[in-house]
Amino acid sequence: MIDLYFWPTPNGQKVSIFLEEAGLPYKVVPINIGKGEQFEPKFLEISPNNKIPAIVDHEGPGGQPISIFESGAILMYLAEKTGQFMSSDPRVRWQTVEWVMFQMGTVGPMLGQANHFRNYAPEKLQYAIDRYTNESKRIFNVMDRRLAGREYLAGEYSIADMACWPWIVTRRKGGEYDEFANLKRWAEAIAERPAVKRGMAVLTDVIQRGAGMDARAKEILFGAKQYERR
Ligand SMILES: N[C@@H](CCC(=O)N[C@@H](CS)C(=O)NCC(=O)O)C(=O)O
Repeated sequence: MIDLYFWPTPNGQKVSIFLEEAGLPYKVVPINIGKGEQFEPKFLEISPNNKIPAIVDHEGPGGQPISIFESGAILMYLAEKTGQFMSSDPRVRWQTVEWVMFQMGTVGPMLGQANHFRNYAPEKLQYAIDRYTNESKRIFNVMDRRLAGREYLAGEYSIADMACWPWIVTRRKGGEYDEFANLKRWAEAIAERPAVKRGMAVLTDVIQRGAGMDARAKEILFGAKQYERR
């Protein structure tokens, strides 16, 4: 059994999607990041960067428990464990790793900053909004070129798609990537996968019950609490 330390955000959803796709049994352990549960000492033992997602696999290597943080590492661990969604062909495998790293180092941080300066920053900083919006567009274009004549980022559906997709679809409502036909086609195809729908539904009921981003949550995530020395 795998414990999934989770909150319904794009980084968490990468892992819930994998678990649903692979059909692995898992138990969701909610970590309400708007309430500051990510700073609890018990959680920091498995996720020292105070962020979801994290997992504990009770049947890890040698049958012993293992904990993993960082969504890219979790996806690679689960792909290796199950032999699914990362090709055993070394060339395809390394392409998969390239695009997982591209997500971790570029898609997440840049789109995340765009989201922050557009929606959460206490002052409207046009320079920051423009910089990260332009970066987002540049990223959409990189992915669009990659997906020309290729169904998925590494050719076959893989953890690279699971890593990138939850971030890209955050921009669906604004139609921000509609001009990138290959990216749009890819995003729409993945959205139709039943396991993706199930992965995206995990814990969404808590958010609907009003555990969204209020002033207190913003203070916890972006204020003094975040920067306390632990
Ligand atoms: N690089 C990390 C980023 C994880 C991350 O940013 N998680 C956010 C939610 S999407 C979080 O837990 N934030 C809580 C905090 O910053 O205190 C990963 O991919 O796992």
